[in-house]
Amino acid sequence: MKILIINGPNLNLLGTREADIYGTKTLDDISASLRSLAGELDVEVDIRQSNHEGEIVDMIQNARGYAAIVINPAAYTHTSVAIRDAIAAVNIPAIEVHLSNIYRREEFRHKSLIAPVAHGQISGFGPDSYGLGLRAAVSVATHAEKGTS
Ligand code: CA2
Repeated sequence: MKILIINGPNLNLLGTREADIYGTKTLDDISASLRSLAGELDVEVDIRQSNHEGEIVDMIQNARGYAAIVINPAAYTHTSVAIRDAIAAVNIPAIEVHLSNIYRREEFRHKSLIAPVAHGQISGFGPDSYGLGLRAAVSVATHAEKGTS
């Protein structure tokens, strides 16, 4: 089983600044943990990052063959109809993840355009949000394969 993990804009800066909000781990650190967890769960992961909305849309459109998508759309969470439409268009379950608890932050972060088309959302567990997201993705995809819910 292959899971696609997509990181949105500025997440390449993780660990370099705003450590009070996003922690000290870099995206490479988080990716290493995810690869290790993927080994334990016996699944494959492809981990990508882009600062560009259209590139993220392309990643989602080209996700045929992946059993699920784990996505941190970052700031596009709150603005991108294009990413939402791409997720809705492909028949692949998506798990939305956030490092911070977006509902405890500024009002403009409380609205996710992605949540209504995601299978579920995990928000506020720091880097662990990704591991929880991967576990959720594997669970959802396994049930989909077996035709259970
Ligand atoms: O909490 C999350 O994971 C967010 O998706 C992170 C986004 C933010 O716009 C969302 O509201 C919540 C921001 C990612 C930017 O990450 C940075 C990391 C280091 C320095 C600057 C930005």
